[in-house]
Amino acid sequence: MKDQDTQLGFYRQMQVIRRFEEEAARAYAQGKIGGFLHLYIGQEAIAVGTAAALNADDYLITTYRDHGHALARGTTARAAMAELFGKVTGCSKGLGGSMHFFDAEHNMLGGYGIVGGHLPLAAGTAFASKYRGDGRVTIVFFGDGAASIGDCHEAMCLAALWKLPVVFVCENNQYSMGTPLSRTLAVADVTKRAAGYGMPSDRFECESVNQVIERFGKAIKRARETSEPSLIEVLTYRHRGHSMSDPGKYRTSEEVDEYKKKDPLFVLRTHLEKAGLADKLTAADESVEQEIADAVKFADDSAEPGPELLAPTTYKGAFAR
Ligand SMILES: Cc1ncc(C[n+]2csc(CCOP(=O)(O)OP(=O)(O)O)c2C)c(N)n1
Ligand SMILES: [Mg+2]
Repeated sequence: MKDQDTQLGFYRQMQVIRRFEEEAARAYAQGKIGGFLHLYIGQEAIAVGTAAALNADDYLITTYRDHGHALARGTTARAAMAELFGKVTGCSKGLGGSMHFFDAEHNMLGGYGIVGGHLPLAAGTAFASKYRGDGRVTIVFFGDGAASIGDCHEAMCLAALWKLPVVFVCENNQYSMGTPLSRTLAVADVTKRAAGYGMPSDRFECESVNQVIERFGKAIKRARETSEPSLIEVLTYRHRGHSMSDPGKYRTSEEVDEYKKKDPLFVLRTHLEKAGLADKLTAADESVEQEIADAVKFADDSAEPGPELLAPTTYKGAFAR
């Protein structure tokens, strides 16, 4: 394990994501958030490890389950919560909502709602990086349910053929909505496909931020130094339902409890407690509570987008000028 302060930092980052989403769930129930809300609770170590493994100017693209990746990359809790509340101070000016976070400053290029549809975009940004010779890597996340979508296959074929600096990561949380993996994939190991593309691959169960940094780090380095794409499958678990409208009746509470015992956030907290850092953990928790409460207040107090955004952001508006 790396030094304790670094671990404490990872703990705090994961805790920000966890508490952010718990408060988002509460706000959703209060009717403050419209549309869909997909929580990342249980998967936070992947986002935090990814952010640590990337350079600040690398590109990240992900699915609608995007809050964790945005927060880990540097989107503020304020801008993220305001986006959920549909406020103009949100990271997508309140126009995107939960599924469409976008933060160009932190090279977080979305947040996409069409399953698998975002993967070719990653081949595109990686192509641009190679063409410009800017040394940037693109990392793109998709779910187990997206693995068999045509866009996924096309993006990987092109990336391998053109040797693009991109890392494809399947965040396999074992369900696509209420459908278990066994009913969507004839071959459960998604990385077996890498042989068909001619790409190196890796597959592991996510236990800690350190492990994500190490395993993703190798693929990121390869992409940066030799412009070779990789396919990684990381086995993980979401504690909540697919979205807020899903009571999650398709899995047993025993199964969920089993995974909660392995929850990387819980495991790291326990480890740091045993290492004698209880006071520092309490201080971290308190500062996270303040940050999240501040974000909720900021989102509550912010204004809704006004008509001035219509012209620059809508098709009709943009062409009417
Ligand atoms: C092309 C398309 N088909 C169907 C949907 C409806 N849908 C939304 S999420 C989802 C499940 C995707 O599961 P997975 O890829 O495993 O990601 P997870 O939600 O588990 O993170 C489906 C079918 C959609 N958004 N887009
Ligand atoms: Mg899934």
